[in-house]
Amino acid sequence: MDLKSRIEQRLGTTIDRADDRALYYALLGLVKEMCHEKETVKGSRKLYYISAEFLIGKLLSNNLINLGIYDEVKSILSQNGKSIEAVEEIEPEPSLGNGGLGRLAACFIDSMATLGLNGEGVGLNYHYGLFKQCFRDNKQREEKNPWIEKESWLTNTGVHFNVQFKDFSVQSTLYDIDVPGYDNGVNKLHLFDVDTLDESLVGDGIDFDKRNIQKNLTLFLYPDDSDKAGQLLRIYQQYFMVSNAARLIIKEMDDKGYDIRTLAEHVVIQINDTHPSMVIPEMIRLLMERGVGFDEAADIVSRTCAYTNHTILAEALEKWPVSYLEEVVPHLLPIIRRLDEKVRGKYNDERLAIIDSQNRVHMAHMDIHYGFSVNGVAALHTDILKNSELKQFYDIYPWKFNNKTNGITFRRWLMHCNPELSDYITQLIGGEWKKDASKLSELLKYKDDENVLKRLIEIKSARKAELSDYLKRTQGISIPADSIYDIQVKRLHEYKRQQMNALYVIYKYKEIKAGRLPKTPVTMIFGAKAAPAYTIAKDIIHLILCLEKLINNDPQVSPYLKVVMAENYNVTLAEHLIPACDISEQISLASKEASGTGNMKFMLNGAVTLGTMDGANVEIHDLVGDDNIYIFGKSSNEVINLYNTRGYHPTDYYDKDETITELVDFIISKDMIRIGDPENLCRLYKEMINKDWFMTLLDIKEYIAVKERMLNDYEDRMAWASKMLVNTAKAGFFSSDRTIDEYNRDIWKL
Ligand code: 26Q
Repeated sequence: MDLKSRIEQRLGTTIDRADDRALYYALLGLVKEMCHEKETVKGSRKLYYISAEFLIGKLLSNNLINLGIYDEVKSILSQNGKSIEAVEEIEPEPSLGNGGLGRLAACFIDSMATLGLNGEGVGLNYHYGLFKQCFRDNKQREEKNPWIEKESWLTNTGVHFNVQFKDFSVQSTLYDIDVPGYDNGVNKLHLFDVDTLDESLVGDGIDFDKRNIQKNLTLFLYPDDSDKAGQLLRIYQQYFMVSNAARLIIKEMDDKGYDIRTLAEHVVIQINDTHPSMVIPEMIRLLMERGVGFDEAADIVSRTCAYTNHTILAEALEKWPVSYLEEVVPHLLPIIRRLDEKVRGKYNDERLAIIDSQNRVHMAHMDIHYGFSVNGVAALHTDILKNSELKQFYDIYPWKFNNKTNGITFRRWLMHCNPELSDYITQLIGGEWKKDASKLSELLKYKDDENVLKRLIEIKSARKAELSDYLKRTQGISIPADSIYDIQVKRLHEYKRQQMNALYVIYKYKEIKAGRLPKTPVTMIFGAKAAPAYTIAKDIIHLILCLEKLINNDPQVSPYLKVVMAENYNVTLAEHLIPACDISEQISLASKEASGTGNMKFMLNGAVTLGTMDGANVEIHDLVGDDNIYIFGKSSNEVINLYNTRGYHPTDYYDKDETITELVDFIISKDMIRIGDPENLCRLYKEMINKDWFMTLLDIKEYIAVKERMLNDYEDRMAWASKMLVNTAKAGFFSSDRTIDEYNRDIWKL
């Protein structure tokens, strides 16, 4: 049967008579059916990518692309007066992740399927994704964010396990989501859910009864940096995830008739940050239940597990009090203690211990001792792990450490989100880049070709117009389509330094007020969610929203400068923002951003980076060269040194530099206090001059100078377009296909 008939059969009517919602469900069903018709990848060795987060985003269009039927469906719809974009908008976004780590996991399962690797994701089926962000009174409010409808991407597998906690047990159900590879077979994402869940525990907001574990276990994805009250539930979630994962792995070993002692030959487990680390003691425990001795079980598991580190922020490394674990999973403690004793028997070094003197379990330490691989996510990040953060481990296990620079799937982050650019690239160099991203470098031959550069500018303008329409339609925000789009979108964290960008906004506002006008108007776009309990992050959002009100309503300034804090930044919004961007803000304090992946998405779509020498920015700089990126700020070594010597004092900068004094004082100026809440603004002001833990004032002057140079350079449209082209051409390295190929070559060996 042809595609059109298959769609109409599901609709029970003709396409022209169906509404967008009916079309969405028909296509959802059709895609699931087509996935089930496809080969699933097989092999005698299998990778389980365990992650508390898979920020998959909407799936319809991506699945259509990967199945190779997007263009056909699009044209069938349009011949019948329907638009695929309108149908896409019906789909609720599964926001099953906080940010980079979760989105990385989603890109990775796309690449595994595309490369035909025998690898699957394992995680949790949260009924509510990361909270929906709303702004009221210039402040963030959190609302619940459901995504599961009667018909969804989930398929009930009928697989159940029983998971034992201290005083009770729960029954799980495994749901699968199909992951079709681009022009290849289908893999699975496994999401475990608890059978006794009760959605009626949830009201309008994101508060719920945190005590009744049987009823709430998989209700919510935890926002990072959450409050203490949530920590026990977080441990329940983690253990539920890994116990189910371990049982699934053992079941599959059994089904295939493999001896459980050969686990390491047939299975590799990638531990995505420390959230799944309890899989190590749990797997050892399950092996021991089957008669394997402790030492042998520990050895088998150590040859099976590999750990990825995503952060060097000390406060983000998980250390669970022994008493918490006693309360949730007492049966793991004897094992964790023995693992700790083994380490202590071998190395007389407190810094290497799993259980520290304050009776806390260091999850990362357990992973490093009892895993065979430890990787960072960008070259600089891995170097910092080796030479400072985890040096004591690198000294004893140098062979375990390796780097895997992050990547992104070009299916979603170019083909889907920017079809105009994608098609134009194919017109210029053919379509091979879709399966071999390194081929994008063939674009370099057009670096000085005026016609090509003009077309790139046209495509960028069209994308700005699209974004401008989209923001108007969905958020009621007006931005001029002919201005420079300067965009900073990512989670709100002090180390990412949105506050530094806000100080630039203040600078520019004052410049315009003083009559020094930009040649081309500038639109500063922000998008960021703050963890609900992260006070200063919320104060920074408040600052930006107040600046937005002040500036956009000032008739003297707003023709030249607009400020927009877009609401509810998520994958879907990213897909509209990124193709429209001119200036990509990647301004974290050097040494703090492990990699960043937004930086790669912007680069691929022809934005020019304004950034510090941090994370993968360093590799972007190596690839594009000084002429095609704008770098500023102190180096990671200088910053690490400042921390070690306690050599940074914000007052040194605030008191001694008049410009800095004026910018920071503006936060609590009369104009601002009139619009905003003095409590929030004053707290932020004090924080900046007294603490400024992430050294905003250290780099602010150079940041302003370099951004001004960048805006000037934009005026030479051809020279700028050439930078755009070089960025796209050099982005091939950041395909997650390359990253996954390296994981497989060095770690998984599937
Ligand atoms: C921890 C405890 C309790 C609740 C939540 C958490 C939690 C949740 C998520 C802690 C951290 C995260 C997410 C971290 C993250 O996204 N890290 C980012 O990973 C990206 C992919 O490697 C990198 O590109 C980013 O640099 C890094 O910040």
